[in-house]
Amino acid sequence: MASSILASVTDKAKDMMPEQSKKMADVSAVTKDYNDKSNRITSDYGVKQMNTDEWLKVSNEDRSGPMLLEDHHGREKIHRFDHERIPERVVHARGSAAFGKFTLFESAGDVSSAGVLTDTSRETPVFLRFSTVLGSRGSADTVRDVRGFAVKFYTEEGNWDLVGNNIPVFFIQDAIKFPDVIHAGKPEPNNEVPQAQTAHNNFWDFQYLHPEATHMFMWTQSDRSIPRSYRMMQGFGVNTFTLTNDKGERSFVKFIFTPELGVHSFVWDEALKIAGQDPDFHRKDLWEAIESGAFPKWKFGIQVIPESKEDEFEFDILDATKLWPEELVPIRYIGELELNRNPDEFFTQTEQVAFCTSHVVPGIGFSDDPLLQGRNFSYLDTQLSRLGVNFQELPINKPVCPVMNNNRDGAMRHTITKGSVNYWPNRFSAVPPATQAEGGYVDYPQKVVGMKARLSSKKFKEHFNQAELFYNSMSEPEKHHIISALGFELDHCDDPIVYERMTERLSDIDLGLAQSVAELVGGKMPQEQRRTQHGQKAKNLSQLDFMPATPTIVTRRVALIIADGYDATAYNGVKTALKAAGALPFTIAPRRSAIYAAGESKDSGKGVVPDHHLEGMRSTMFDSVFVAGGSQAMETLRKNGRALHWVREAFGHLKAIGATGEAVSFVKDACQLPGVSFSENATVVDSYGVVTANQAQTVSFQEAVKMVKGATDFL
Ligand code: HDD
Repeated sequence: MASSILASVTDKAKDMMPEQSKKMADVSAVTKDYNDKSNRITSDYGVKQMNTDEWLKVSNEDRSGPMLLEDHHGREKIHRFDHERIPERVVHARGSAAFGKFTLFESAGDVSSAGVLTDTSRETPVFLRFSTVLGSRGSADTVRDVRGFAVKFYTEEGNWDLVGNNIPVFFIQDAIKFPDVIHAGKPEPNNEVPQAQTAHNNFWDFQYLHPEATHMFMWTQSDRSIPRSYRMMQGFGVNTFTLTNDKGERSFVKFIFTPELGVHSFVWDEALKIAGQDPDFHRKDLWEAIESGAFPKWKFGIQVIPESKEDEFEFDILDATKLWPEELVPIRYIGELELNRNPDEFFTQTEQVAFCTSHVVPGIGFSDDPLLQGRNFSYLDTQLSRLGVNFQELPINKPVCPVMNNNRDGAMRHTITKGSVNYWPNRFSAVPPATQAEGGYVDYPQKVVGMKARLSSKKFKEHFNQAELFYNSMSEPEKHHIISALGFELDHCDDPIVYERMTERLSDIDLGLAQSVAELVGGKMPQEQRRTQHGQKAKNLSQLDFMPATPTIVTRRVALIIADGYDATAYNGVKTALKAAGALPFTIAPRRSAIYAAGESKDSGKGVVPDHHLEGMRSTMFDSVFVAGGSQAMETLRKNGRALHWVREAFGHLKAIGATGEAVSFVKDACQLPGVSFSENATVVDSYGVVTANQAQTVSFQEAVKMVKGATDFL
């Protein structure tokens, strides 16, 4: 992918590289550089090898004879390869991660004693892993799925793992249902089909049979589950945690990250195509943004409910299928998370990072949320099978503060602990547990009363109010997208009992929604609204509520289409302006060899070498398209089916399109819009997101990229 363009910005990134954090220093200490020429290839036990290409054999120059078992180097090489794989994560197998830092601009000392939430002078190193949920490690990035948003904060008091998603609620209320919901979503057991898709009978069968999943599936059918970039989605801790302050007072809390760039999504057709055209789209997007110095940032916020108000809500605040509407519990933004460094090695960092919801630090604790409590068991357990008992000693997982206890031995123990005792108390009492004043973790003295029973509170039984709240809060285009998404998914279910029941379920939310989906997918037409609607809306559920105050085109990918005889003034003007604004312009042409501008001779030895040709890189890879004019160029492009399809597809995906001079009518014809006229002299965005001008109107084109991408992703 256009490494030439990125190379030019990489130096800038290096200049901006933050000072080495405590965690990076830690990781660097065990990092070796394969390209260090002073090293020679050795065996694993350190002996330099003279030949690593041919097995030791009984052979001569005429005949290659049998291989010898005595070749330790040969055997070691094959043996190490045979054992390279570890089990992939049972969920969230596909992921990408980066290092960064967390800073606070406001202390939350009134509600928590945690250093990471109170000390505004600190820079806490973090490692954030994004993921999809259902697909295997090699599946595509842009599938319709929930995205994981797991943050490891290497705090001075130990690691705090906040293992969240980009959707604030979950499918189930009780952790005991987790194997069922995941089995239902993963490929079906008889033929292992489909990969990384919820569009199949089992998933939707489960959804119907679990009314508690209704709220969450409305989110997964919205544009939130097809984010444009990991950098453009929110992160939510989802579960209800607790905070305790220095006075010992406890509150309930939810954690939220909101991206600086706004919340943006693909349109579904685009996501589907990219899954085939570039399965690593999100992975590359994150990597390249960081390499180019465009460090992604999120505001970090908390929603806090004092313990005394726990019962004041119509929903149970410990129910993970419910969010806390911001009208009832405002978000207090207190910090910022920035990602600024790519990992050095995928396996040892992104793959071996192990998050546990049970990793909390003093001042942060758990609630009785039954999903969270089950998670606290599951994550530790899964790391044992994935990585082994000493997983916390791996460099990426090791805390930056001292670790000392009597947990010993086990497979692959790294730390050497000196001393003649390994139990507590002992005759030396050398390492006594810390007091509270010394930073010891205080278990909140919570009063608990109840019977031992497989029950949950009454409020856990209401499942549709927030599903309706979410749907009501969508803009019309977003509602339309939800209908199409459900239409797609249920179309892939061939068992009528599945899609008929599901359309029935939708009438628990909204009859119009149910009927629109039923019309698409067939089966019985729902006739009645099955529940009395409350008609309410809430803010910040629609993505439109997240347009940044100052829209930006930084890191947006813009295709500049040219052909021989193109208008060099328009092309150069737009390219320069885009670069200056931090966008990534890519030149696309019918071939990837020099293209000559109008009046430029092929013998001049000049010409522009495009980054890609029209077949090599499709419109789906870009946020916006600009076609420079030039009569000869347009004549060529008009005869090129791929060029016409390129522009038309970009238009269909609601992208900002710019055209100057002769390209205006080319764009108009490519889009084939009867009755729509684009003004040839427009200096503002046309109602369809097309900017046209007789000459290069670079400023208005940039505005178009910013505005149109943000606003019309949803149309
Ligand atoms: Fe989970 C991984 C997020 C419920 C059991 N989960 C995992 C990851 C994320 C989440 C982001 C990937 C971490 C990484 O990048 O390594 N999970 C969630 C959220 C949930 C949730 C937001 C609901 C609030 N999870 C959940 C439940 C259970 C699990 C109820 C089991 C009872 N999750 C796991 C796991 C995984 C995991 C099996 C697989 C790999 C891993 O833990 O490290 O233990």
